[in-house]
Amino acid sequence: MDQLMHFLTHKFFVTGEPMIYGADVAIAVATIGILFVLTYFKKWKWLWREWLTTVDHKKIGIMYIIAAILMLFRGGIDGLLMRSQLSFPGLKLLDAQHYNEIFTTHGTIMILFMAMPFIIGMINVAMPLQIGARDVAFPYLNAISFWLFFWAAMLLNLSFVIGGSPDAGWTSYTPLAENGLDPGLGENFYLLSLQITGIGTLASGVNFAVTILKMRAPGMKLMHMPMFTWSTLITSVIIVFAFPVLTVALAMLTIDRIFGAHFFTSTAGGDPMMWANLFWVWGHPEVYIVILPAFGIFSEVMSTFSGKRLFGYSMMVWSMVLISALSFIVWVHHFFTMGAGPAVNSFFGVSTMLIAIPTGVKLFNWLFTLRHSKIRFTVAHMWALAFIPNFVIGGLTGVMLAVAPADYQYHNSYFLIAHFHYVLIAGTVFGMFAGLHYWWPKMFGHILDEKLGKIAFWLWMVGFNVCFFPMYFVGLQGMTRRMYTYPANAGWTSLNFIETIGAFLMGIGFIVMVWMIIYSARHGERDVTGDPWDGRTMEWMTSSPAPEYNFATLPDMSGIDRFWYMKQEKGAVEKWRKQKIEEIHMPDNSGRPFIMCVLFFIAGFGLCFEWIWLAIVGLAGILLFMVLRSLFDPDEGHHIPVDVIERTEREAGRL
Ligand code: HEM
Ligand SMILES: [Cu+2]
Repeated sequence: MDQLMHFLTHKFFVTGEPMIYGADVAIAVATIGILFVLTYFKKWKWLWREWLTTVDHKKIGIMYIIAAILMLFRGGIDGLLMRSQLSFPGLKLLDAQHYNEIFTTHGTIMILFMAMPFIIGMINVAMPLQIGARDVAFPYLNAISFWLFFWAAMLLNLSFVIGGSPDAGWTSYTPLAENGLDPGLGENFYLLSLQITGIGTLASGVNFAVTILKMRAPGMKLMHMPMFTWSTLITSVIIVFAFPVLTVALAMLTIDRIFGAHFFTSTAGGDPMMWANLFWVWGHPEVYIVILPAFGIFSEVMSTFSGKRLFGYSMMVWSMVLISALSFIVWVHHFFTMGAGPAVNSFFGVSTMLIAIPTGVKLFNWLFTLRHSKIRFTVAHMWALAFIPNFVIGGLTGVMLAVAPADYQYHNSYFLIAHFHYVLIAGTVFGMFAGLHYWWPKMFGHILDEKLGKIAFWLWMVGFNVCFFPMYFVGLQGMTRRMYTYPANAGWTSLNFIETIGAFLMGIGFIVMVWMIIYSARHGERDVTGDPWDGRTMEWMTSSPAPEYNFATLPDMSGIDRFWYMKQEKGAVEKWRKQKIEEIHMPDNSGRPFIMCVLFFIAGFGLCFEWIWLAIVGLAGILLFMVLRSLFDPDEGHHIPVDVIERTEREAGRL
């Protein structure tokens, strides 16, 4: 009994921090609250039927996006805690260990559990509609990808109260992340949660690539596809090549930590720098995985709201192809200080700078798209327009970091922190916000409130620059990243204080956004046409929200922006709507992806605690599900009869 109590209070539950007890209570209250609401309003069946078992790409996309916004909240709280701790010298809000944990979970969550699901959610929502597909190529696998991500996110977030948070940075560098220097359980949670979500992402990459290559509407050639779909295709290819490296690296470090191997410990013949190399062989392509879809969204939004065809379409495609190829040969720029020598550093410095060329090409194409156009300042477009100058600041300082000798000064300083937040926030996050406003009507049938959207936009815009611009200077003045406090005489106090104010402005912006979402659900303008922005691409051809089967009929979709030209041609849209409706084949729902991913969670949790028996139980269950699926599941789907389609179309006012 004593032993059990000792285990529970010393190893299982995280103890000793008031903040964590607060979180314990909050988690318990929230869980009870959710269970109560579901039971009280009799929503269990609805939840299971409509969401947990769905294989519909649109619903899966919505679930990804909701989860991403929740994770933005969690990661954002981490960010605000760090900024609070650093607002004045010598503060004791967080101690060193707690600060380590928070920057680790902040970075890990923001990249893998916020940016990635946000992007994959956007792709799920929009891409199949943009190419006129009924769903993705493998809907069942798509559900598995989502639930892998979801349960992995649960696993990582759980470590805050059970087992302990990881604390070796989001890069988890060895030997620091090895057992010898980091004996707690936190790193195990990092390794297993990334492993589980990474498998899901890899499957998504395959799924999206096959969907785009095989399931386009009649007549739509590759060079006719909307730019967001192009960015998805290229991103998917990067995923397929990059993620296996992460899988292997994580597996090696897991074997080191749990089974006593020494891949990354030099004392036993391993090589700690091998981790840094493997990590960034995945990690640099990863940053393009999170930026290219945002580029795709900006292209769609700018061309829609300037009422013009995207300038330089094929150049846009080829520059993305070039960026994706180059993204695989720049990884050493993350550790020029490793000591590989001038030849190696020059190669990787030059290859990094080369990326600025295709990126610059894209920037000029966006500018030329806007030139001589009637710009509509919708909130979606404002996020896209604001991206340009802010991203340029991030990009140019990136070129500065690529100068290997100079990087000896910038390396791991706040200059770097400023740089990557300028590209990640002004690129990825602004892109996701633009996409959220742009596709919201397609997801939910109403428009997000523009006025509240503009207030949130300006709070973010000012807050973001006030928070991160001073970091360039405090970095050049010598403040390094990952320091939990600094002395008063360092001369960094005023800049740090200003940064914290900016961070809180973004926090207020986030609250306004949440309010905007709630407000718009009630009062937002309904989208009855399915085409609220005078769109150019296929997703605007169907009703909002799109019916289960997406499109009742498909016309010939050859040419860029075919829908827009159809609208100019008299009678073309009517002619397409009158096309003969035939029955449509759709995939069946299934509860198995959800249950199988719970088993992944159980196996992962077992490995985190090194309870091998539990891991074996989980893994055996997973295997059983795979066998069931392969041998006994014909998965024939079902047909939606013509009269049901006709009724749905008539109700949407389209027949
Ligand atoms: C919302 C406002 C945000 C604030 C206030 C914020 C603040 C910070 C701060 C102060 C650090 C430096 C910690 C240190 O080195 O001591 C940091 C690190 C980091 N941030 Fe953010 N951040 C924000 C948003 C984001 C977003 C949106 C992303 C990614 C999409 C991101 C990714 C990262 C990463 C990867 C690190 C490095 C973590 C590490 O050193 O292991 N942050 N952030
Ligand atoms: Cu890089």
